[in-house]
Amino acid sequence: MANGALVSVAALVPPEHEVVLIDENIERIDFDRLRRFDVIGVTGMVVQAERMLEILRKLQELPAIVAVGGPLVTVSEATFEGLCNVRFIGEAEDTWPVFLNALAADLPTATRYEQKEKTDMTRVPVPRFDLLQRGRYGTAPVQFSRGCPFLCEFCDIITIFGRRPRVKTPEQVLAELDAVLAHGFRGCFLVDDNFIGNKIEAKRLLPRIIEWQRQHGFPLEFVTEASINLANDRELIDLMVQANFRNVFIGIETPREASLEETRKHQNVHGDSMLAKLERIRASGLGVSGGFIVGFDNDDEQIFEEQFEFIQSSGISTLSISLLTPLPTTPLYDRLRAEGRLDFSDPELIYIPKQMTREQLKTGFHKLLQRVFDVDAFFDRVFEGNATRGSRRAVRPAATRNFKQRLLFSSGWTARAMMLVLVMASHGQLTRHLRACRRVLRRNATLGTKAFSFGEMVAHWITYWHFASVTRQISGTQFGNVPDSSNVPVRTSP
Ligand code: B12
Ligand code: SF4
Repeated sequence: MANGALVSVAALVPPEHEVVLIDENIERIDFDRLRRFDVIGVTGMVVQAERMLEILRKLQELPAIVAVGGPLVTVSEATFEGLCNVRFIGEAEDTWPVFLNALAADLPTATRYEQKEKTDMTRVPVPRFDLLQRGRYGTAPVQFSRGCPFLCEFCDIITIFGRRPRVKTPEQVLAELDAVLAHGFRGCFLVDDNFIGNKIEAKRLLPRIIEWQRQHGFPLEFVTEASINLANDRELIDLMVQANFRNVFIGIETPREASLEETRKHQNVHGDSMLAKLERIRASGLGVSGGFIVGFDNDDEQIFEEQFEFIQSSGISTLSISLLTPLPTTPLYDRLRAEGRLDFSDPELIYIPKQMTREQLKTGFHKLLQRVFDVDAFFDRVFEGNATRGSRRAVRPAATRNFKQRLLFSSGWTARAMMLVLVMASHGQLTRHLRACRRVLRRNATLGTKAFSFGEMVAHWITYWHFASVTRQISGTQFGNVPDSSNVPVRTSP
């Protein structure tokens, strides 16, 4: 998917300037070609810290003014000390144009900008999707809201964007969908922190998206992120399904209630069990992916088995598991610092866990990842999820294709399948996976009308391969890190 910051920050540049976007997800940076630019902006999040620093060091050799903005510098300013000319803290709708205009007019500029007021979302311009390289991305980033009403202890969304969700008008969102469609996208990630942070506004927007989809023949598929209380709002889920939302990412974090309470994720504990909630969402026709965390104070060595069993029975095939990470500015960071438990000697785990040694936590985490993304465990979840998957066609018309489109569609999946086979072979993994593939296909054949289509099967295999490859990388190398920010003044928690 394309990154939301690139297109949004580009849209804030006054029209008389030329803007070029470079995204390392799809291309290498040619530093020589950067010589012609007057200003170079760099963005990134915590897992990209090391790479951001490498890039900034190289940019020092160029004549350009170098600016840094985005989620990492916002919580960890000191990391970028001496490596850029100017820092942008928090949102930049007001500050970035002010800086660029002053620079263009040869007026004095500051070395640090921080917006005093939160951005008024109703004034945010349509992002510059036109600057993204066509055909290189699967999904476009569209943002409806910023902020989240919840209080999770580890989360910096509430320290960066605040607890009162601010939203764009439906007209703004539809204008963005027009632009996304015009630029050839068929998928949209609604990059909200919590799409249902303001349910009333979400319910005001969704009928307009449904209407837009009908008028255009349902061209776009959506995915987004939401809190688990979505399960308690049938009307909202139905609207999302009708608007062609395919999947929702939910922060599940852990099946252990004591850990959820500790981290103030009360919304995951309220009401019936999380498994029942997930099943309700899926039964309504919305796929679920999830985020899981290990390393809470209430986690002991049994947590890995508990997590594995929960994950397997959840039917969630696409998920991320992380080590708890204290991000500067969060209440978790403040608490661990006050308890003297921050320790930056190990960049993979920058705090001292309570009921395990660091080694136990890291080893348990890596083994859990390997178990969860083992081929049989992955497809067990795919089939488990499928068993409770609601029929989407009941609520929304299926896309109709003529013979030529069907032919193109299936040859597209055949080409992808062949590419996957080649990639597996190049990693010496083909024989092992062909055996597993036979097992999976046999199992699929027993499902009758609920069996996955060829395209769906190929998509599952590609997804599996992606997660298995990332797992191998994480197990072989480090899983990102947080730089030492102990000298950064910690802002008060909300
Ligand atoms: C979409 C998303 C993803 C996508 C990223 C896809 C991609 N191609 O980049 C996916 C799903 C892959 C992802 C994964 C992860 N993510 Co993420 N993600 C997001 C999310 C929801 C939206 C990002 C976005 O598009 N925002 C919209 C833009 C407009 O907002 P923005 O980036 O803040 O930009 C504004 C300002 O910051 C500023 N700005 C930004 N850059 C720049 C640059 C310059 C020069 C200037 C002047 C201004 C400026 O201007 C913008 C307009 O105001 C954010 C939350 C959020 N609301 O931003 C989390 C977020 C960025 N993710 C986060 C995390 C932790 C992760 C994971 C590590 C989670 C995990 N444990 O697995 C993984 C890492 C994966 C990896 N290894 O790369 C954190 C980062 C924390 C931090 N402080 O660094 C965030 C903030 C959410 C959170 N608190 O949990 N993520
Ligand atoms: S629900 Fe998600 S976005 Fe909201 S505070 Fe918790 S972790 Fe952050």
